[in-house]
Amino acid sequence: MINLEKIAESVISGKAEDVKNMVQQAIDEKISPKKILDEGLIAGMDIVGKKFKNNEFYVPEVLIAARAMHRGLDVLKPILVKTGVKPIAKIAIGTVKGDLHDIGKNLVSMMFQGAGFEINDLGIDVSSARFIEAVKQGAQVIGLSALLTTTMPSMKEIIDSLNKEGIRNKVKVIIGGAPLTQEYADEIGADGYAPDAASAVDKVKELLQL
Ligand code: B1M
Repeated sequence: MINLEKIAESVISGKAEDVKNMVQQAIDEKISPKKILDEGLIAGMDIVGKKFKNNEFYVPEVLIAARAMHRGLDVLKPILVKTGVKPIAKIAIGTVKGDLHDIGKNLVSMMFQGAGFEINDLGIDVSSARFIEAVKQGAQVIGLSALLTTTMPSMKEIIDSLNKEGIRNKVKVIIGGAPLTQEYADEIGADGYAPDAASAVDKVKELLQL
């Protein structure tokens, strides 16, 4: 009988092949896909997030763990879809207009996926209009990333557009990226700021009261 903790441990140490094989074994043993997700893949990524926050892990280790998590998720996803396991919330994330930096945004995105969220990754250089469209399509949260001081004002433009469209109250807005601060989030009327990928997950859970 497979031990789901072993899946979590292999996610943490980035053993993608082992994760894939153990997830398949768990499926074959008729363990519920929700349990495999929660106690194997998400549990592993949760610890990866904590280690990253505490500077025990750096970007390469997180990327390797995320790749392992994805290998497991690839095996599990068709079954999750069939059995109707719902994501805990829908998030659209992107790097704002004029900004091409995506390494941090991708990490944040992976951490959200690892925590059981459905991610609509809008990519880089994303216009206000695309964020607005994502909200209209059901995103409960939009995550805005910026690495340049010159592109930070795009975040305010997005919030202004949400107000103009009358949909500001339908969505939580979280911002992050090296030049961002809680003060800036307060100044532009964002709901939250997170300094790193793991904190972003904690912040969104707090905002949505999950
Ligand atoms: Co650029 N760049 N860059 N760059 N680049 C910086 C950001 C810079 C600080 C370098 C410097 O001068 N010291 C500087 C910005 C200065 C400023 O605005 N104050 C800069 C500049 C000036 C530029 C160009 C203008 C250079 C030029 O062409 N003259 C140009 C701009 C292009 C554009 O965007 N229009 C440019 C280009 C590039 C590359 C394309 C070469 C490359 C990007 C490749 C890519 O992303 N695919 C690049 C890189 C790699 C960097 C540095 C070296 C590293 C950024 C990075 O990936 N960090 C950067 C210097 C530095 O930071 N040391 C620099 C690692 C990443 C994991 O961290 O993105 O901070 P970070 O993400 C963290 C947190 O911030 C947070 O979580 C992540 C994980 O913990 N976070 C969020 C991020 N998004 C979040 C969203 C959230 C929550 C948390 O919620 C939604």
